[in-house]
Amino acid sequence: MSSLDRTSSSRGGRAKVLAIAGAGALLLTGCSEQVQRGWLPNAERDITNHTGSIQDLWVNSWIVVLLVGLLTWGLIIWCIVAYRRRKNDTGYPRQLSYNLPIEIFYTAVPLMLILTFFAFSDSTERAINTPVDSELVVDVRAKQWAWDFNYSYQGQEKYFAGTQAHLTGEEGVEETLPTLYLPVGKSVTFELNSRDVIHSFWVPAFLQKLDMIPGKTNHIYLTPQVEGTYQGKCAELCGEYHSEMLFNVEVVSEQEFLSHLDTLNDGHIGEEYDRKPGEVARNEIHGEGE
Ligand SMILES: [Cu+2]
Repeated sequence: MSSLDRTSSSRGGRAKVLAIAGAGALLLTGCSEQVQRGWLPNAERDITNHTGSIQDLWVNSWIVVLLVGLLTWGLIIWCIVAYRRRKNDTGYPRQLSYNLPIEIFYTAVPLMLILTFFAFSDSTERAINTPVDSELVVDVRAKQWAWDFNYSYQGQEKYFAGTQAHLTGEEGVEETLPTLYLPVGKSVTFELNSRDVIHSFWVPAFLQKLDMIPGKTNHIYLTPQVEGTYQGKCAELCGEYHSEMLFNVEVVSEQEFLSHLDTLNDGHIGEEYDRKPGEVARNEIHGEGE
C-alpha cells in the first residue's frame, strides 16, 4: 500500500467516525420530547410545580454521567487498541506503578462529581419537601387493596371510600377505580396514612412517590398545574391484590372539583377503620409487638 492510499483510507475511517458521532449527537439532542424528558412519565414539563425541577435534575445528571461514560469508554478503547500486544512482542510490557498526579486526579474528580450531585439533589429535595400551608388537604388512607380520600377544602369535610378494582380484562374497569379529584392550580397537601400494611402512594406523572406506613403520617406537597386524567397506583408490594390497588387522578377546574365534592358524603373516615390500631402497628414495625 502506498503512503497515499494509507492517508486516504485513514481519512475514510475518520469520516466514518465523524458520521457515527454526528448520528449519536443527533440521537441525543435533536429528538423527541420524550427523550428530552429523559423518558420520565410526566407528559409535560410542569404537570405539577415540582416536576420541572425534578426533570432538570434527572436529565442534567444523565448528561453529566454520559459525558463521563463516553470519556471513560473512549480511554478504555484507546488503551486496548494503542497498547495491544503486537506480533513480535515478547515478555511483559514496561511495568509502571504509583503516578501520584494521576491518582490525585482520579480521586478528586469523582469526589467533586459526587458532591455536586449531592448538592443539587439536596436542594431540589428540600424545595419539594418544604411544608406548605395548602389550600386543599387530602388525607389519603391506603388499605388492602383500595384507597379512601378525605378532602378538607374551604371549610368543607368530605370523604370518598374506595372499593378494590377487579381487573377482569373487560373494558371499562378503569371507570370503576377510586378517583382522586384535584383542583388545578391549587396547592395540595397529601397526608398519607395506611390502615393495615405498608403501601406507597404513587402518581407516576407527578414524579413523586412516598411510603404509607401504619401509625405514621407522611406528607407530599404539590400544586397540580395541568388539567387531565392521570393514573395512580400502590408502589409497595402489599399482598395478594397489590396489582389491583390502582386509582385515577382527575385534575379539573375548581368548579368541577366543587361539584364533585357535592356528590360526596360529609365527614372524615380516619383511624376508626384501621385494621390495626396505631399503637399495635407501630410496635409491629419496630419488631416489639407480638
Ligand atoms: Cu398497597
